[in-house]
Amino acid sequence: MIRRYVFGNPLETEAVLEKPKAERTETLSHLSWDGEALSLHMDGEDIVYGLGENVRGINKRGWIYVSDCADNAHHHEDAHALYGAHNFLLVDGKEPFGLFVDTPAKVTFDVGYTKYDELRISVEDNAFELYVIDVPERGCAERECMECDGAGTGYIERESAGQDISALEQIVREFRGMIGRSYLPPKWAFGVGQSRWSYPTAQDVREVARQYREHHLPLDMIYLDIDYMERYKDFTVDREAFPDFEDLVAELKEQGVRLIPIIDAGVKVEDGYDVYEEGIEHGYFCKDADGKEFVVGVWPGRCHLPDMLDDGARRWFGLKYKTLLDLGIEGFWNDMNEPALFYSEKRLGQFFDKVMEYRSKNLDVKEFFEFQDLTYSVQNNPEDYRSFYHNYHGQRVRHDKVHNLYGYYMTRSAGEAFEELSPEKRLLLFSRASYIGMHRYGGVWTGDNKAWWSHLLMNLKMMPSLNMCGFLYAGADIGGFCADCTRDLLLRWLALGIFLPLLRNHSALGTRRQEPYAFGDTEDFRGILALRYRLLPYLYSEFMKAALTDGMYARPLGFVWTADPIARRVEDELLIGESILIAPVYEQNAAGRIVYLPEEMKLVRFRGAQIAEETVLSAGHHYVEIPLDEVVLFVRKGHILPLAQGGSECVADVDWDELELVHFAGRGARYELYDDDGESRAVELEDRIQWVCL
Ligand code: MIG
Repeated sequence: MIRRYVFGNPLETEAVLEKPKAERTETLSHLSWDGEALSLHMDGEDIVYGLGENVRGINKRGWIYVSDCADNAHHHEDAHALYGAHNFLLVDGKEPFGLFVDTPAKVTFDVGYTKYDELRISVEDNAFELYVIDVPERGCAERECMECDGAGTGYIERESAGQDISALEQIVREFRGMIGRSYLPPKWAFGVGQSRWSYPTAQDVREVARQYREHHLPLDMIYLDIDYMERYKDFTVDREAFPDFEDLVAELKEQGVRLIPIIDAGVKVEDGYDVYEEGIEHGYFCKDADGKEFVVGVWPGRCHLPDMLDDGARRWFGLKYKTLLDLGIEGFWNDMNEPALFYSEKRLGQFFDKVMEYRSKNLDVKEFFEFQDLTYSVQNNPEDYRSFYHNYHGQRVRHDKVHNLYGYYMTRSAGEAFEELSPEKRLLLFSRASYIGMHRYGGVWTGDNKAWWSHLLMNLKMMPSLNMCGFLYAGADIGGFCADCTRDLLLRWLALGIFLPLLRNHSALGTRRQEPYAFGDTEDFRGILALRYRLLPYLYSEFMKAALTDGMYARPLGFVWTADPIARRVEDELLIGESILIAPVYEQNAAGRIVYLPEEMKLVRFRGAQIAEETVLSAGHHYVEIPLDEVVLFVRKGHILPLAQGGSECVADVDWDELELVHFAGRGARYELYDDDGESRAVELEDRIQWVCL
């Protein structure tokens, strides 16, 4: 059951597809509104899930989060905002409920930071639509549920899928039903991706492919970062570095490898450059207060920002991707779309004037720090975000009022164009910045993390929150983007990453090389990546079922064992799909870890891609040894994990027919396997399910 309330005069975000009729705000349920903030009293045991891409826990209690899409490469514990604005919360208290604060404005979520027992949500300008989502009544009424207490807080069997659906997940499904089906990537996008800032020439790209194939490391994608472009101009190719780009694309595709180029938000100001000239001609760029094209600095130097919020500009920019589709490209990643601003022309001018003033001064402590702050203030300055305008639904809107929509609308621009340009086949698309609603057009990667052990764990914790908000195709830079990775960190990170939809190793300019073969002996990397391909029939099946039923792919334990106080507080394990639980190692030099099992499960140990042990473990805590070259997962009671045969080096080679069934179930147990051709846009869940039985 969803209730909608409107506060003030919010701008439309187009996150919600079907809006229920608005109710009077005086009748607000669960929360109170004091004219400044929404608030809620929380009991000690209440858990607050949600907020998508953010730092800290699966349980968000004890911190302040701000929805304000930020080009923030410091994903430190005290960060308040990363690249996404995902205003969905799920409160698991006496009566669980969900809430979505729909507004393009900045939203502050004080989740028990100021007062541990209070949730306070405030919105800039007090203009927003609020959706309060209760457990749908039909959940209990229509289905027979033994353990459900009638209020919808127990377990409910979804007969068709043989899956437990708790009240929490039902609320998520209600919410997701309202915001529309999640983006579906092509099947090959579940393969391994290798990226680096950058592989700047065709020769470098060929070398990556050669190394992977020579070492028999499976691979499906190589990513192209900004250097493939001609002086960082969108929709161009540097023909000196890539003279035979089309041939390269075709040649790699023969080997089962796709090239995935990056697209940046800023368009270079340069006479003769078609994207610039057309944008000027049609007035498609964001304007300053005087109506002139706003100038920002990004990669290519001076740029204009396409007005992604303007319908005409959005369609125009989206259709530009055709330039690369025509060269054989089938996937893209959209970057710098918070949008990130190195500087604005105006600010840079002021900056240089000020710097000259300091030159003649004897800088004391105060002035030195002022001077230092000045340098930092040039990039992504809030005043710059208040200095340009969009044409949104025929209205002139200042950027800061719709800031959180820019990345969403950039990705929508591509997504909508792809429906036109590639009506049959799915394409790969994901973005750095996002708002809820963007999940219909593409996935997300979580930006510039670090080669830190704590960021491996953060990767795990973000997944369920992203899933709640509709972002199913998601992942982090495996091995870490900034800082130098080590061999053991990459192995441990892959032991998590092989279970997540977007599996991409990416690292920054100036860091140590991070391809598996850069760390010497590749045998253990080969094993772990091969395991990914053995898991594919299951992972793809679980992903597609989640996407087509508005469900979750990665769930916290508390979503299933809702009444188990220990399970509810587990922050370092996940359920992946219906059959398995994972508990990766995330500490350097650890020989294993403690795993909590809410019920009896079967431990399955893989050495390389081969099963080395199957042992039933009782419910409770266990210390499990996990050497670096092994992966351990746990199969739930009554469940089946189908595995492909080993040996595939790209998704197209995986044999979906010869499945080995690992299980912790008796005869008669069944698994619902979803499969399709991996590329058609038109898919129906029911046509594609086949039962796998013991
Ligand atoms: O400010 O294109 O998050 O993945 O490698 C850096 C260069 C710009 C940020 C992205 C990162 C990418 C990098 N980009």
